[in-house]
Amino acid sequence: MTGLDAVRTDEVAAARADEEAFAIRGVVEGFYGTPWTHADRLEMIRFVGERGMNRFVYSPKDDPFLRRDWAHPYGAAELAELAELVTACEAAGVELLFCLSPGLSIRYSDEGDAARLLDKFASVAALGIRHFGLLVDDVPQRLQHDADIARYGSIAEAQATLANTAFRGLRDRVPGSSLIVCPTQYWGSGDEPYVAELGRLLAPGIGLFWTGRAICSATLDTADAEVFARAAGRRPTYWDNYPVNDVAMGHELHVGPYRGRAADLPRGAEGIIANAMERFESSKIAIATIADYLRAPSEYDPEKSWDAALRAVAGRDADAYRDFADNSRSSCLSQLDAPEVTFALEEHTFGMLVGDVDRAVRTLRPLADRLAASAHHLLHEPVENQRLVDEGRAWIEALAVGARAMQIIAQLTVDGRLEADGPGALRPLLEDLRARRVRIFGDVLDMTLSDICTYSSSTEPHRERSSQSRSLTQKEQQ
Ligand code: LTM
Repeated sequence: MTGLDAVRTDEVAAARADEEAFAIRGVVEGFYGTPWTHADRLEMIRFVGERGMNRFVYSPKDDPFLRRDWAHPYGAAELAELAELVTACEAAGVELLFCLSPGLSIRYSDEGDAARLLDKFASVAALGIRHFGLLVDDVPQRLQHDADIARYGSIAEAQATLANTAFRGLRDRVPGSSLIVCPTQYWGSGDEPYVAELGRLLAPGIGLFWTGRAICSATLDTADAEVFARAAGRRPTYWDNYPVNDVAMGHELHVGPYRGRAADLPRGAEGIIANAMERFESSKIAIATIADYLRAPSEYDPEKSWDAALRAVAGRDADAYRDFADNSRSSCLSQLDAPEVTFALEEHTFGMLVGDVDRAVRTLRPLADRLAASAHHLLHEPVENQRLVDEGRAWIEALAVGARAMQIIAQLTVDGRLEADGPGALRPLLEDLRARRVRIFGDVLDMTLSDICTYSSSTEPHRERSSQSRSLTQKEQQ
């Protein structure tokens, strides 16, 4: 290939990526928990900009200025920080999308409340912000103020009226501005009566966030997007709840690659905004893979993208961190939580059942040693991204305990003492792992340890007991 051919091939690839890419590609600081620091936000804006994303959505749930005290005006210090975010966004080629979540208290029928909402938007528009969000997620699905109940036939009507007022006001005051609404019912089949009513009443230029079939959707596809678009009169902008791990997901650390989003989704959706974790450094791993997908969905290779992301975020400790992260894939996106350990433990179970000790330990032993060494390295030796390791410390400590358990399984197997000594040696580790209340290794290690502790201490004949015990292979195939 000549140099010119290579340039042309690059141009074609770039053009194709542009064609395929989503118009809106970004990250939302939209989790429950301690908001990121100002310095974090500045860094994340650079991080996403370098990866071709073009939105940073500012809406941490627990920032009182945005939700509980949404009408409270900003002071000079907060405005100065927001102005720095605007400058950082300009430098990174990213648009800042500023959201307010007034739904816990707003009186939809009160012109004063609508004016306060607009004033707050205008106070940040003065800093150069052009994109705004009105978020009414996670609020009651009914009107609460008597005056609102008297005025509106439904909550959708009340919300659409407020959004339309805000949209008109923004257009008057802020040329080129946009508004997107996150509805109160923000997930489902997409053609719910509330979604259809809201879509019918909202002014055509207003966008809508949607999280897909579930709050945390395993898949997003064009057919579902089209159902939503037909009902709501506009294509969805996905608020994608990955890698966020707040509230009930707090036991999972979402450091696996982005998955389950259709290659042709740009045909059906305006874009995707990924909700990040409170754990800032750890979030970068998934976000880097999301940026790859958003840039060129049909070329996206999750594992390849993930390898590059691990290297970018964990630096020279990427191999050790990968050993950890490979066992921390559990999430709404994941089909297989801990692939290498699952394979090794399946081989162990099979080897034991067919009386092949070598097969039982061939994969397990070196893997357990490697995972133990990686956990030790991350926990006890200097690392390049200390904050990344500190954020995952609870899970990495569990990795160390699990690796130790697998080393013991392998040793007792070789010594022919697994049945006799397994329960005594392994039960404390099983209990330790459970007490940590962090999810690692999916179900597979817990199931194996439970089996060993159960069948080894039972008095029934071995073969019968084994066939009655839960099969790893069956579980993993589900
Ligand atoms: O998903 C939406 C639209 N809202 C909230 C998020 O703020 C929260 O982070 C996620 C995950 O718990 N779930 C929500 O419902």
